[in-house]
Amino acid sequence: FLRRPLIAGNWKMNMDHRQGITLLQKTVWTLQDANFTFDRVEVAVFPPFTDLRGVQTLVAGDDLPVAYGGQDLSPADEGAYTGDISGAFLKALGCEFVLVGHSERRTLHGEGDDVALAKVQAALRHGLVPVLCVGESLEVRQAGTHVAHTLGQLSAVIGQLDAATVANLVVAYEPVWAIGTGEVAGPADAQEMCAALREAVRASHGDEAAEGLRLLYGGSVKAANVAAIMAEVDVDGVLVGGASLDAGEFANIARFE
Ligand code: G2H
Repeated sequence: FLRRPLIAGNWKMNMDHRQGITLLQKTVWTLQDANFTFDRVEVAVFPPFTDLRGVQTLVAGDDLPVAYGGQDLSPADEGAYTGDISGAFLKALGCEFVLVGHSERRTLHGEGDDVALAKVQAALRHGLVPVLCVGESLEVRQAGTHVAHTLGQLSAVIGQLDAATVANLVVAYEPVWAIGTGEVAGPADAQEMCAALREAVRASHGDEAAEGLRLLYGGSVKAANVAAIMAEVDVDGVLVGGASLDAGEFANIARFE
């Protein structure tokens, strides 16, 4: 691999703090029993905020070789923002990553590209790696403008970042019509978009940024379809929702080869 593959589990609003610990423990044990090479493939989970302290205690206490992150963060650092969570708090809990601009945030909370940019900048201020989610709706896909649409979401954010920052970024392409619906974009669809994203980064930020950036595919990924998706040259990993809630299934996804 040119880049270290990243297998990420987005638990969404599932798993309370007790269930989350059990799920993470089971997932790691399953992988360890299978002699999984954590050095080659990075495994990360995105639990609800209320699980993060427990996850930190488990990961640090048992020295588990997994990374974790928040599913969202505030664009602000601290203050009168009731209900919001600062990137500083995530960092203090040992988070390495944070999701930004997931389609569920964009649709259900009306977050646009300006909000995504502010959140990416907040993540970077606090030393978190943003996992910027982009992707088109069914209408856009049917209109045939999905590449332009998705590149627009990317450039709205990285247009404000320098090349070294972009090289360390993670971008997840999630066609909204394939999320939680059982519809999977084919490996060729994932490759088409990831290649377009990487070439856009090359054009705007140069080779180092384009070769460093990790591109994930997300949308109804499961053990049965992950190998074909991961075989695509511009796909560096997957962002898994529903299937990450089952330890055995998620472990099999991480063992995609
Ligand atoms: C897309 C994905 C994870 P699922 O939202 O972010 O979810 O795998 O359930 O389609």
